[in-house]
Amino acid sequence: MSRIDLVLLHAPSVYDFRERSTMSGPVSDMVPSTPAFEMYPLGFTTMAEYLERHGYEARIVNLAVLMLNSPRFDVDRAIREMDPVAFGIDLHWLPHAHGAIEVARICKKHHPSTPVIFGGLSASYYHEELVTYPCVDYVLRGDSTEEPLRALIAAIRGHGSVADVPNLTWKGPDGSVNVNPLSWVPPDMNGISLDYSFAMRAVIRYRDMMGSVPFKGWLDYPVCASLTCRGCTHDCATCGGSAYSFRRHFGRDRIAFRDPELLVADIANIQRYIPGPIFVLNDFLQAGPDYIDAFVRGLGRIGLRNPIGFEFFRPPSEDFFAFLDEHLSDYSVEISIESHDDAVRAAFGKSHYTTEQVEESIRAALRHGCRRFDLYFMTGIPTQTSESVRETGDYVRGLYGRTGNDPRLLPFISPMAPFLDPGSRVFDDPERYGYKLRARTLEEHRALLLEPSWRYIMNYESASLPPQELVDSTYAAAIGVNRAKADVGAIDRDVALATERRIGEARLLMSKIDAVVGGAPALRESGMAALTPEVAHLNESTVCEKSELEWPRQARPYHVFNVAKLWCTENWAMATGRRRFRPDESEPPAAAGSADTAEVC
Ligand code: B12
Ligand code: SF4
Repeated sequence: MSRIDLVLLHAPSVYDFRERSTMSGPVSDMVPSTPAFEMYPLGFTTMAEYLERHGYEARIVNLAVLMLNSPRFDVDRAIREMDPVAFGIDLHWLPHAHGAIEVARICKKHHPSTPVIFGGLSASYYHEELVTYPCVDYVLRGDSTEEPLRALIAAIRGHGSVADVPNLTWKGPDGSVNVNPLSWVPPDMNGISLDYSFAMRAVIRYRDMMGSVPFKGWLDYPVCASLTCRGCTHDCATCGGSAYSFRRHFGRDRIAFRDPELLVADIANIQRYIPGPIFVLNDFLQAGPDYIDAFVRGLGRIGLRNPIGFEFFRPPSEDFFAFLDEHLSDYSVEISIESHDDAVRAAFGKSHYTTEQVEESIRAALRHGCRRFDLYFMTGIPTQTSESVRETGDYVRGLYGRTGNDPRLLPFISPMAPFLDPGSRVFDDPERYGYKLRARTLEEHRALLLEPSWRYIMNYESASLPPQELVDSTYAAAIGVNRAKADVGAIDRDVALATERRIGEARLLMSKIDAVVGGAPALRESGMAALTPEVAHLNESTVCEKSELEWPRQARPYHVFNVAKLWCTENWAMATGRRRFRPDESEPPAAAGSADTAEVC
């Protein structure tokens, strides 16, 4: 059997999290992941599909999920038994700084001559530091590495030179660091495919159900994502994916959209196999009226039955919601307004709308069939004070009053944690925004991740909201928001009571941890060990119940039929040794942005 070309590994945030007692707090409460941040980047699927389309075999192994699912899952042994041509590890989100490097070390320990490739936004930011680790050979920079990765795998297999691979930072045999130009920045997202049937075929091919699921609870709640673009037109001060960050650190001057017809095809493809909600990430309103029209009408044309949710970066108008309502049977919306206070939101970089406009937009959406409207607030942002954070509960209560106490409105509040994004405007110039950084380098962030609670893990201190005040006011505001939701019936009274109890226990535990940290250094380890059961109990769903994030879904007979069909065709392909494409390494790389598109649906 031929060797797999690439195994893509996703590490947990902290490698040995199963042995550690770390109070992660609400850091992952707003995403489907646990504090291990076990969700891998969408790019794993697009890279693996792109490689397969060009004749290489790639496999995704979500080590973080495997570790979460079984306390006895042996990472060392699993990696020892792999034998790919190269390993790929994501350092997209900086919270993986610890786990990703430790997994790379294990790869090198068992396979010293197998190249280890890193990529992702954080890897791009830290590429020069990252490549100096003995366990890292290559870093692929930028937001679009499908083609550079193909060229790198070809070079590793002896077809071409790594010196010619775009976006690559690499170590020469003498240990010298080489930085190739960041020249592969496609103007659109049309050359790739976010094809979920690829992941399903991998399950069949490797007889491995859990290794490639996107996050721990995915089989119970199979939510899928579609991505409208790479880059952003906005410039939020603490965001490492802002227009500023992309321009300055990832070589992108202009946002790259996916053609609306291809995006509709991606969604139609999901609908064939997966009953879960589909979440359209990155606000498609950024693309302008023609795109909006084509995309929404396209969704109407495929007769979308899965619930669909949209993330918007500004509050849409009444006309727009009426248009959505006309074409979609089940849609939801989410907006991160960060603060109810216009001045704080403006300091964050969202001065392009007011709280009043948000409220109008909520009322319009609810009038036009919106299934639910999620509203996100964040703590720790520029100029925000403890008083401002603590007002959030009252604001939410008032907002419910002004929107007819409609239980379809679901507000959430969480801290900017664990990290202020590297490459954001604030990270690059903290003093200007009233911040002090506790860590700048990758290695310093790795060390922070081993601190005992999220108060100490955070990489920043804001002059207007010092760490202890941030912790206290976040928990206080979360109680206010939780009570307001329960009072209008947006969440069950029992769920709200359980959340409030957990927040109370979490606050107490945070002060016990503070006492351990402030005590004798020699007693720190044993002190934290004594708190392990409490930490484990309180580490998930702190400021809200995870299930509050979930939208309803329903499996239909055609899902079962289509999955069965896929199972048969993939097994047939394996039995007959048929591969979809043959490698042709003399083939020149496609021009950046050309519509070298995979078959979708
Ligand atoms: C969509 C999105 C999400 C989705 C992610 C869906 C997914 N599975 O990818 C959701 C909502 C779940 C999410 C969650 C989080 N996010 Co987010 N997210 C974004 C957003 C808005 C767009 C990302 C995007 O466009 N990706 C597309 C491209 C860039 O990535 P990709 O296709 O997945 O991968 C390509 C490259 O990155 C690279 N690559 C990635 N991995 C690898 C690995 C190898 C080996 C190679 C070669 C290449 C490579 O190549 C890929 C293919 O071209 C950005 C903001 C922005 N405008 O960029 C924030 C952003 C990336 N998120 C961020 C953060 C902090 C988080 C959270 C940690 C927040 C939290 N505390 O909960 C979590 C982490 C969740 C987890 N891992 O469990 C920060 C990251 C800052 C940093 N450098 O650390 C950003 C920049 C901004 C922000 N604050 O929201 N996020
Ligand atoms: S926070 Fe959202 S809207 Fe603001 S720059 Fe980042 S991705 Fe864009």
